Amino acid sequence: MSHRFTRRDFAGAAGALAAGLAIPTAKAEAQTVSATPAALANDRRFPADFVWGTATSAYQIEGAVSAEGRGPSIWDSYSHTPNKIRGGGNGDHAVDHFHRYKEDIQLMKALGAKAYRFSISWSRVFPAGVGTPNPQGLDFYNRLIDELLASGIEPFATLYHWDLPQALQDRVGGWASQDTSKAFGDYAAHVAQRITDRVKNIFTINECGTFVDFGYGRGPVELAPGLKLPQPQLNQVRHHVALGHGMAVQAIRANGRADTRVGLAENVASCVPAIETPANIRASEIATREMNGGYMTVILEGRYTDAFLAYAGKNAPSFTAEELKIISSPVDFVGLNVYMPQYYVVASGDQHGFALVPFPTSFPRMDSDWLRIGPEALYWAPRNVAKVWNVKQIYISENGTSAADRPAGDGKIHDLDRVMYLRNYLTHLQRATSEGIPVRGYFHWSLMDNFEWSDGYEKRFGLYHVDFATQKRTPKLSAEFYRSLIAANAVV
Ligand code: PNW
Repeated sequence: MSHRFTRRDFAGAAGALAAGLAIPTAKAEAQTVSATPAALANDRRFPADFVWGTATSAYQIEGAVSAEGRGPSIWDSYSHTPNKIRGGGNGDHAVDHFHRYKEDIQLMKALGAKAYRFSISWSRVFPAGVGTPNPQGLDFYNRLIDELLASGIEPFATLYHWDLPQALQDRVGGWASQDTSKAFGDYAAHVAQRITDRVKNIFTINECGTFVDFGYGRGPVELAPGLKLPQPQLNQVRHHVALGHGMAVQAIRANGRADTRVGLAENVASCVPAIETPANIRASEIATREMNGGYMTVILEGRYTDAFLAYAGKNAPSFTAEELKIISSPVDFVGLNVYMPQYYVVASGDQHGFALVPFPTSFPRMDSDWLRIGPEALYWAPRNVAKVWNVKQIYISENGTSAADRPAGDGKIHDLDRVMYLRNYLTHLQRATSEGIPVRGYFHWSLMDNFEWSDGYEKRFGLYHVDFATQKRTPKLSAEFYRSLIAANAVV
């Protein structure tokens, strides 16, 4: 006699599952199901030497803003300005990583992660941005680096993740002045001398595009220093940031160990063919070059495209040939921060050769308003960067999502939406590596919930949930998912 599932059975089964109790049917199914991914894993595998890691940034996690001689940054001032941050939060304590870094390294270990991307706070090292270095400035990072290495985790350091020393903003207008590009080069030289005996991979600047457009321009989000510069000045800021990157590359080469590898971490405007026809694919390559004209293109090619200069017209930045040479100093790798498709592209017969398709209002998003769901961006961003600029080493320096994580009655965080996001995005990343696109590693943003800039503590991006009142860290379901994926080196 066949057993019909009654509504009552179903309620009981669901209740048992929610309570974490094994019920026979569920267990039998789990066994059958788990056999299938193991068999499929061969096709879903990543290269054997693929680097799995997590990422964070200084101001978002450290706290301890006055410890060991740190000077103020533009994020201290900005987050203490009324009405700038959702919920009124600031990074004064953040998630207290400055004091809890050992515990946090254990969280990375529990995932089986082999790499960690963190950022160094410039104003810990040079409290006024330039001049006399603070002798204790790198002490914290030295402790962190040593502990990472002792735990078998490779440190990847970012030199600038948006926390400009306030003194440079006050004195020269921050990135509006070339003095800041030069100061950044000097800071990079100082750090390179002191960490490249142990840190072999350095990212210069995190997401030029985001902090310039949102901090100095008119982005949909606002970031420090919260200025709205007219177009010509904005383009000049852009140029100074690219120049700062180039000066840092040269400074690291001149002052670091010879085996140091340098790159950038850019929020590349990912251009995805709306439908994968040969003509649309070609259009997405053209769009990749044009829509990244202010950073990636000038950094990797040493020139602004004709279309970029024509579009900027009289607002174009002023620059010299010598500056373009510095900006395009060769890098060892390119880091791509990929959260979503910025543009869907189709072929066009006009002079541009591509057209951008508008997003319908019903296009799906994650918990942050700006975060559109388009897993194929994690294939097309590295694919087009490799194709257009012949880049040989790519890291996904950030990818991840916010989700409305709330501990359930059992204290667990069942972030099925983050697991869904990850499973789909990483399937597309695996498509890239299986086609030989040279992606060497992936850093999940973020290790743990943290200070999400203008969204304060109201948007959570972590694999670990942080109770901001007690600083307790709890693995979410997505941490378990990422751990399984790393263990299998395949999408599970
Ligand atoms: C990145 N957008 O920022 C940053 O590198 C991280 O510090 C940040 O926490 C993370 O992504 C999540 O937001 C972005 O509006 C901020 O397109 C905004 C956008 C993209 C990236």
